[in-house]
Amino acid sequence: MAKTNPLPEGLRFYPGFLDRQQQERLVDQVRDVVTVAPLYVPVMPKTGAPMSVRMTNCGPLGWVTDKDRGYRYQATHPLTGKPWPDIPSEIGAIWDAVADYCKPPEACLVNFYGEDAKMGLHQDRDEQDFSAPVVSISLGDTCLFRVGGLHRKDPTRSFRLESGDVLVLGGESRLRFHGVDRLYPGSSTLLRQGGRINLTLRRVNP
Ligand SMILES: O=C(O)CCC(=O)C(=O)O
Ligand SMILES: [Mn+2]
Repeated sequence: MAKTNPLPEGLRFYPGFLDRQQQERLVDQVRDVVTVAPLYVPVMPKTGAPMSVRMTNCGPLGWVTDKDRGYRYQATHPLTGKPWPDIPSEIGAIWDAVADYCKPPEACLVNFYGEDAKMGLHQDRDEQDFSAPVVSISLGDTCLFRVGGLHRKDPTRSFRLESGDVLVLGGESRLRFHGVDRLYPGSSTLLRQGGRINLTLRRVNP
């Protein structure tokens, strides 16, 4: 659908932005990040219900969530208490290529989706600066991505994000609701054990 219908202003889709070799290098770099900053199971504010993705971060700030303090950015890993590792330069370079923004990203959220993981419809709005776009990189199994409007009940459209695709939510689309409905297990050979990695680059402070 996204490939035929024009996308709304500010939503930019770059199918196949990364070739296989670049994808493999990014996976190696994510593995290095995970060695220092292990994946953990995030929980929803208030209810403490676990999310189905596993998460970690790299960059000066990381996006975290827990039962008592909710969604926020912080400079340290919630379990190890150590600073997040740096954003690998090749990941930062993707921001430089597509973000059209004068400052570097401060946070790179790493989401790992096992075959049953999904992410409910939400807005990315824990940042101080909405003038910077959100840049999202997909690696591994294809997912069904859904994007709506600025209100939760607005109509949505769905399209597949494949390994190597890059999606930018900027401009009027910066605060669009979006989510991941499902994975297509076995659709990619990039990750030996299957699953999907999503890297979300964000600017937090103006
Ligand atoms: O996995 C994706 O493609 C989207 C992730 C996302 O929206 C988020 O982490 O805020
Ligand atoms: Mn999001």
